[in-house]
Amino acid sequence: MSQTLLLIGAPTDSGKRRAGCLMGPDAFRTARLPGALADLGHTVRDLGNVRPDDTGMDDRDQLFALPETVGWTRALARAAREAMTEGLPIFLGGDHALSLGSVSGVAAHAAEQGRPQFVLWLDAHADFNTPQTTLSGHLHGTPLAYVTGQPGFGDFPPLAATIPQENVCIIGLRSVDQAEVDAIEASGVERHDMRALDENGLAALLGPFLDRVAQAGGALHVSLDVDFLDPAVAPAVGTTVPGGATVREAHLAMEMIHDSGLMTSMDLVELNPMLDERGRTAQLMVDLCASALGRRVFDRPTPRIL
Ligand code: 6HN
Ligand code: MN
Ligand code: MN
Ligand code: MN
Repeated sequence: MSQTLLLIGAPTDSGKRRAGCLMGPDAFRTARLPGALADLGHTVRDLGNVRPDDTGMDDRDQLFALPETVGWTRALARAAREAMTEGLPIFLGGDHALSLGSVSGVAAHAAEQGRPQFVLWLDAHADFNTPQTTLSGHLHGTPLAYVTGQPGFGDFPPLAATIPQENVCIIGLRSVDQAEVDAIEASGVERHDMRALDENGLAALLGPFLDRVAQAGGALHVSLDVDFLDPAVAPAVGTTVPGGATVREAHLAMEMIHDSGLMTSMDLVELNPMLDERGRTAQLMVDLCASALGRRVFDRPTPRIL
């Protein structure tokens, strides 16, 4: 199925101290993301880069670059809400703080349509800290807490629509702060750590979640953090954690997402081109995005060899 894809550059770099993610959108473009998606028959429109709103807020000691991240959240939520009326937005990060805006914006649109919003979070981290629980002060560790309506986000725009915790699935977990473990255990969030992935395989974890989205007639936002992948294959990220997903596990996730026909929006986040090796991480992320949008060897169902 050919779709209208909207590439939205979101060069957030305020979500943590280590700089470089601001180069992400151009790295994705240089690695030929627009061409790869057009090759699949899609209509691709590159809307250029969003700029953060000016908030006039004061800095806060415990939180790194709060005013800038609030400015990004406002601007990206607007851009996301608007883009949803025209096609499938793909947010080119930028660090994961961009999802405070992209996810709250797409959820606002889904609520307008009376459609439940679901979120698939592929990440080594839970990103479920609040401005109160964060130990690092890095707001890229908070977007899932924000969009599910956890307390403490009074400096951020009020949510037009809160995403029910049961509509969130996280896969890839292997570095989760204690406060996040406690909050997630007390929540209805579906979460799978790397051990669950090892023991069951990716398809056994993702399949039932996609079935739930389909049964609810939901909109599905997919947020792909570079550090979902093992650092051996995806070194260009500031928060590497050993023991991540393989290239094939990540492609299988994307292929299943494509075949489900459910994805309505996507983030590609945390690529730091300063840390890359000859563009290999950027290229892998482009290839994964292409898989999510229909790149395949053979049409499904693949003939089974008996
Ligand atoms: N990410 N839990 C750590 C923190 O600083 O709150 C790590 C966050 C990583 C954020 O993966 O996008
Ligand atoms: Mn298709
Ligand atoms: Mn993340
Ligand atoms: Mn992460």
